[in-house]
Amino acid sequence: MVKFIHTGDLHLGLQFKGVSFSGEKANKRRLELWDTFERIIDKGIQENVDFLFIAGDLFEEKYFTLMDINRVKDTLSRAENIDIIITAGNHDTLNKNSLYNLVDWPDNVTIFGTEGLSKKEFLNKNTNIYGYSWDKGENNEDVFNDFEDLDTSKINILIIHGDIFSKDSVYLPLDKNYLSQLEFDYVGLGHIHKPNLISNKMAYCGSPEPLDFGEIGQHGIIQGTVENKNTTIEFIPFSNRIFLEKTIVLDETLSYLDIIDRIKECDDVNNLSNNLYRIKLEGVINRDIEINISDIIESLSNYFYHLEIIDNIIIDYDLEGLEEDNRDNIIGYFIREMKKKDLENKVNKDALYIGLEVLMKGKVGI
Ligand SMILES: [Mn+2]
Repeated sequence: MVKFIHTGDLHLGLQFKGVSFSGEKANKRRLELWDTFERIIDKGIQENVDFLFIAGDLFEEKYFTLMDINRVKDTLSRAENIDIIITAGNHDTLNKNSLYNLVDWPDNVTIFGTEGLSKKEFLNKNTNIYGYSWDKGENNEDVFNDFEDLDTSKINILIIHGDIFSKDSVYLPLDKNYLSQLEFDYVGLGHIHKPNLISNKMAYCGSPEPLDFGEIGQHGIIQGTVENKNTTIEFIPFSNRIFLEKTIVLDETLSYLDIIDRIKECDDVNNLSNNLYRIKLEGVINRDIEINISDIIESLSNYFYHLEIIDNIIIDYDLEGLEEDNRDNIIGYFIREMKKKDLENKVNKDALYIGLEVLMKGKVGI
């Protein structure tokens, strides 16, 4: 039996510029990527796996230093009994300028080359591993053009960074059906950051630490075994933190404190203090309540590790009063027209309030 852990898309060194969280949190996040990388290696040692697959984007070449790549080497050296397989992706390309070349890698580390798909035999494990590294940031090479049949007396595993979802991708489009029919015992993919078990023999591991609000939900690693042509794989949540998006629908009956409570109660208190939340506030609130988003975020900062609020709130306007005060302008005209419709109907009511919101803001601007 062969046991493995499949990871990739770690993006070590990423500085989290341009994300919505602050410098201090961004720096902490950068350190958390390292922590997770080291925890993955420890997990491999603990679980006594035969192989650790890293399917590209191990690091961010833009920010990575010689010191950093040496740290990677030292970490991988600790797992001396694990064969570690690296195939470079679009963020850690392998070429003459690559940091990969500046390190004397230990014997247990294999970094695949960039000249098409190649094979490395692990005789003691009756396993052939196939892999391919990117040498540039975009790639549409046909890496399978001289592919020869697999030796099916062996365990065959393919590790590659690419896109099976879009045939027009500039990030190495791969044909899922073609890959499936090649009869690999496992295809370990990198590039798409959302973990995805495509079949029981093919998976995107996803980024083990999610990088931004584009990567919500659980992130982790894939652990698997191959025995007698039988593959089992399992997704294991492994990230320090997760990004979450939640929608809270408010209504006219809620007080300011009720609204604060609704936000606080959107998740378990331990989760709030650890994860990163983006909360959308929707629905209609009482016109007497004043909502100041930055005040709310500040007042909840003891509960949330990170909170962002998207304000889609609609104010419950006093229609009669507004109509009266705006008899001769577009606001009054708009209310009169909308009142001709069935305002019990949610679509009409929302249209009225959203329209008023826009018109009232315009009025304030004047
Ligand atoms: Mn990536």
